[in-house]
Amino acid sequence: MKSVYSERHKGHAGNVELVAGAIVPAFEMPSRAEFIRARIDEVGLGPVLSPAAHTLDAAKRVHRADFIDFLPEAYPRWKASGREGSAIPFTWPTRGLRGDKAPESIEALLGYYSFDAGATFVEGTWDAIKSSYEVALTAAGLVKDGERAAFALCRPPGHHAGSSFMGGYCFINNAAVAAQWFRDHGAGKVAILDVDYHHGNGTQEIFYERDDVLVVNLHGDPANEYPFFLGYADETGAGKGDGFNVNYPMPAGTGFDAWGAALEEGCRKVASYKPDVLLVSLGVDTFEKDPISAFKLKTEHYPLIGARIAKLGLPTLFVMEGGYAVAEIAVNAVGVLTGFEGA
Ligand code: OKP
Ligand code: ZN
Repeated sequence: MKSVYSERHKGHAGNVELVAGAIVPAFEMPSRAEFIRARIDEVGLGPVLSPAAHTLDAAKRVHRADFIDFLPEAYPRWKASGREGSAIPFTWPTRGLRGDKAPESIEALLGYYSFDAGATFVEGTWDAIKSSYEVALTAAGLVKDGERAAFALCRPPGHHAGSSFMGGYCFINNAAVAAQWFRDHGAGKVAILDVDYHHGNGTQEIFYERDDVLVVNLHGDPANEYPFFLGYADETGAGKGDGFNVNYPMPAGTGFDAWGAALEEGCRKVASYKPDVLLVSLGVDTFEKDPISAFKLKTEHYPLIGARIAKLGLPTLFVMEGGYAVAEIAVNAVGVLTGFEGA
């Protein structure tokens, strides 16, 4: 399987987050992608290509144009305003406040275009976001041109980013962009299977009223897990999208028996939808030792996930999302891919 990777992700470094009252290094860090990159060569998965340059047009097919245009401006404006350190959103226009109108201040704009404090900017962040987007589109091109499957080693991840907001380490929704790109380049129907531990709220929101993109999500129950405010089983789509969004929330402690059963059901939904192409939002934070997650999958299970997905027999684009047990995510993520290839 061919992979696409860019070292430009490395500039998105040194970010922090608030955990139990303390500012700590963000779990989403550059070494995640570096371990995966090295593992690809270790197992001989296949060639690793650099992404081709892309304009932002494809991003604006699923995101609001003003939101996309804000992203490259965010850090320069933060700096120009005399602020130092990373740009972190900290005020949100929630109930009772004016959320209908873009404010002027950079501090306010960060809140206006986000749903949490988890999407933070340093100097190199925009270039990393752009490279991650280009990685996804370049890998999508490989699948369109006839590869059975490809791996987009995206960093930063994307599935929490919605049509007009960032959050949860995500800025541009790489999988959603690629899904729309396939639609715009001849695919009649696209399915997205999101196996990251966290619900892909951004992906769900973007396609919620559409029947041409099926979204299936396996994740920690939002009653007790991030992103909390979306991801329940009764969210099945709206309008002509009714029936084309499927959520499998599962409790903390879920192991491969129950998780694999949900995967089986999800794969059957995908199969009966008969998509022209499948995207997998590949998070491996379902791993038992993931530091911020609560499922109990073991390393030996990841190749089984890949093998089950391969059984669908669809052209498949894997798009990297989460996974924070840094040393082990490489083995687990690439394990899914080798499992797919061996099936
Ligand atoms: C991104 B992906 C605050 C906790 C916030 C955010 C988790 C984002 C996960 N310290 N946690 O889905 O893997
Ligand atoms: Zn996750």
